[in-house]
Amino acid sequence: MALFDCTCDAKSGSARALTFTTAHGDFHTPMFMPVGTSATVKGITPPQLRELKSQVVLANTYHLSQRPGEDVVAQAGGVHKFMNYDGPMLTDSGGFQIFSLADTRKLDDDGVTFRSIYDGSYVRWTPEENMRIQEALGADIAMQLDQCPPYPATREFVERAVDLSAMWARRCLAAHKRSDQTLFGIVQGGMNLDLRLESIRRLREIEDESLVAGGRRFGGFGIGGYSVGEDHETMFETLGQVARALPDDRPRYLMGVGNPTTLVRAVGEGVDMFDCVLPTRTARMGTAFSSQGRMNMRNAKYTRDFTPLDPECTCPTCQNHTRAYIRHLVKQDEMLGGILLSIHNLHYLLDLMRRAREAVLADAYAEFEAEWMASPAAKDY
Ligand code: PRF
Ligand code: ZN
Repeated sequence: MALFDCTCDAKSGSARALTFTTAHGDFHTPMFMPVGTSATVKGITPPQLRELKSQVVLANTYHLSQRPGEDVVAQAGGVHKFMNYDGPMLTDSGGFQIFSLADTRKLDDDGVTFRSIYDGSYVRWTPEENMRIQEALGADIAMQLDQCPPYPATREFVERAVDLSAMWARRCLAAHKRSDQTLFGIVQGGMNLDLRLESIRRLREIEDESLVAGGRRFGGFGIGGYSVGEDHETMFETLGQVARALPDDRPRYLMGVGNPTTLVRAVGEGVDMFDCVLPTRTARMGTAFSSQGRMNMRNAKYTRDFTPLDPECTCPTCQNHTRAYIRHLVKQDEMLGGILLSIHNLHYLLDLMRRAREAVLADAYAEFEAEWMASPAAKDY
């Protein structure tokens, strides 16, 4: 298989099982991507990621360009070598972080100026500069620079974000040159179906023009701008139609979503890839996903509970440690508590998507989804 080829192994309803080729190996969808913002999945070593059968690891352009700087990462030989993870990697553009982290930012057609959260210095990103940084970081997949509108936002505001994101998509695709890295476009449009479809139409037009001019195509498509404060049902009013309006020969990546039930439903709507800090962030706060729903490990009821965290789980944490021990670690703020829970929560989402893929391959996704929705694990969103 050639680099960035995408083959559809099976479909079941709208759910898909894809195989995508990168210079650091193939990945298979549906897939959850652990977040390694600063070139580290917090508390987890790369060999542990391998053991968990993690496929793509995500890193953030915003953070790495500020600390240690893309030049340092490039000198190390790129982000894979820097963190010593030899599986596929993806960098998010930072379009989202500028809007969620920076307190001062100024947008114009040509780019965005923001103040660094690290030292308050002013940073200027054009789409071309953002591509230069992501090429220096050297992940297998780069994301276009985009603007993610907050929720709620006026229609005029969202229209402007769609327009700006499309203009930047064109410039990112034209500027992107690295041959061992592919670029994903990003759909915006808030909760408005017509603006979402317009965003997709613009991305397809940009790609067609690029191909006519002998340029490149998008390797896949991010679906941005969801999970920004709206409730789940609001997202699902449009998500399926948005996903299925995207080209069906490439991956669809729902950005920043990691709730188990949302993943199961979104796969049923035709989404292939996900990333989120949820499993590792909630782990550090003492929360475990489980087949019985979320568990708060600070709870006194676990003090003398010497059973595994989740008796149905096959992860290293559940094979080796008890609820009582994990509660003790969490209560004492011992770093191992967050680590053991991170291992378990990552395993939980990685394994959930592995089972989703099996269900698609068996053409039994509707049954898989119905079984999930009827299980106790589905109850917390
Ligand atoms: N754009 C980018 N990254 C993102 C998002 C987005 O809209 C989201 C929204 N949930 C998460 N991460 N570039
Ligand atoms: Zn476990």
